[in-house]
Amino acid sequence: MRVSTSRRRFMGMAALGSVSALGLTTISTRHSAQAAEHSPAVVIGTGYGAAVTALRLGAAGVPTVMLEMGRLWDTPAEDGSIFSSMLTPDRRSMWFKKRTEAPLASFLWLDLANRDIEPYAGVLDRVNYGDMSVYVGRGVGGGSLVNGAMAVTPKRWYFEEILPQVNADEMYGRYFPLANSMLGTNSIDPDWFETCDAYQFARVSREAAHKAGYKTTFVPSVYDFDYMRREEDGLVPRSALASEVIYGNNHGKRSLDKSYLAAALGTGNVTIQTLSEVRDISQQQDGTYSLSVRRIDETGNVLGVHQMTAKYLFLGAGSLGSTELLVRARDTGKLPRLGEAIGQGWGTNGNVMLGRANHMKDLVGPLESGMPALGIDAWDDPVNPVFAEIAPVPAGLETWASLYLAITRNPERGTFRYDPGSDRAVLQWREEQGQPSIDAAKRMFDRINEVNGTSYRYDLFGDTRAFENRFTYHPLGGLVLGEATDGYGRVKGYDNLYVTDGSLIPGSTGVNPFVTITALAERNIAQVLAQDIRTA
Ligand code: FAE
Repeated sequence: MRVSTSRRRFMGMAALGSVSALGLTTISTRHSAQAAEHSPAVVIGTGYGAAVTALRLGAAGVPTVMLEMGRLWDTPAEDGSIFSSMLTPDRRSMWFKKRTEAPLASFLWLDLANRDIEPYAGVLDRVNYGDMSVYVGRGVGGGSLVNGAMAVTPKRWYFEEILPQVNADEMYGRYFPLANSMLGTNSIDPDWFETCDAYQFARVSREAAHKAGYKTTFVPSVYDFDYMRREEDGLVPRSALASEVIYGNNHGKRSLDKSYLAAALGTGNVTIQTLSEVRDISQQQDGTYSLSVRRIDETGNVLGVHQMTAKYLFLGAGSLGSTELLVRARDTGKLPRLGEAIGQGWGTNGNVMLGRANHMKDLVGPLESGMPALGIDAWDDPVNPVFAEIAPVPAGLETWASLYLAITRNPERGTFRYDPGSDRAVLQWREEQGQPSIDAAKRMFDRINEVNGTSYRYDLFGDTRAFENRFTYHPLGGLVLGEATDGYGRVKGYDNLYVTDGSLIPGSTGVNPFVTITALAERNIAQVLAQDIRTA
């Protein structure tokens, strides 16, 4: 019998809803789900690439275990909310930190955004590597729990340039539409955008961009814009309109636990084990993979390390996580046939953040939706390609500031090296490698400032810099398609070992990346299921 995706999603949502009530860390539609010792397929992580892969494996009848180091986010805490507020973050906000580390470090040079917190398995991590810090999501749903929900399909000409070996007709005819439909991508009603208070900040930025001759474009989203309208009308609890985004949205967002992962669980063949970090991968004589899995509780106590085996192993731990696992496996001799391409080709998607100071008369208003809906699109400019997301500063008060996350075409790449002392893969990236991103953003925003008689904000990033290029939201690469793997994510040198996530993409997509990661994962698993997987 063929089961529809919506029916699967419904059954999976029921499974997700019942586990935390029971205090379990193993999630499945089967009642007696136990932590398994062997599974035909194991998927590491529960972000975009992992979720796609698990759904397609489960739907094909392959018993699959997903191992996720973070927790499940579905149970309200004592304050009645699942996630903590961005304005008053508590221990739920960040992954084992003593103090929050917000991207906007200051306002008027004051550290107003950060708070001391108790170390806990919170939802947002900032992994600090010297000159570069990387923000990632932790929990069932990975980055979908903390991201801005912008669901952007890359320009076809640029996709063809970065991944020339991938059939673009197939991607744009089949896999991008499939990814967007499964993710629940929707578009803002342009009439409502023109009138609602929560996008006044975006309209102010749009006017400044248009005056300088730039065009803007609406950005699709996986935040439900109908829900947001009802938030404005006071009919439902507020989330985007209550300054929620990077520490999780309590409502309105179609994160992966509500889309792909729910459908995966609904196949009846997928189990998710939470608070389970894969530390080591090795291979047995018969080709089976063996994993060491460290299990913790929510406060970080190590409950034990257990071994698990799998015939087919899929790495979906994100650009940092998957790359680290294979760099460690190669350099500790556990998977010695892994080659030099492992750990190479990492990039920031050219991310750089900046703020502009508006004229006193150009009010952005005290209410800013946490979800961006508009971008300045100059990606087709052959001289200075930039796609700048018009980002909110949802501080709950008038800021006279316009904020942007610019995506630029920065050719610089970083490399991961194994550090035996810490047993970690450490990113090699120097601050000056971010300079091409600053130069590109500066060319765009110098023009916007000049035409509008405005200037940069120098108070937002902890010192007096106008451009922040020391962090990224968009880590990409490390296990690049066609270099570390074949053209479908099969790791070179090993059978039945696959990469499914953002580490396949060579450092840049020209837009926010999760739609690209999702569509590529759909394409790769279709091929792998057709050609490789045998479960007799
Ligand atoms: P990802 O979603 O990072 O998932 C990896 C998962 O693996 C995580 O749940 C980890 O906890 C888990 N994991 C890692 N290591 C291990 C291990 N050893 N054992 C077990 N589990 C492990 O991977 N992108 C957009 O397209 N639009 C946006 O608006 C946007 N906004 C963003 C805003 C923020 C604040 C951040 C942080 C990111 C944003 N992104 C956005 C980026 C997007 O979320 C990111 O590209 C994807 O989440 C990456 O997907 P992956 O499948 O690669």
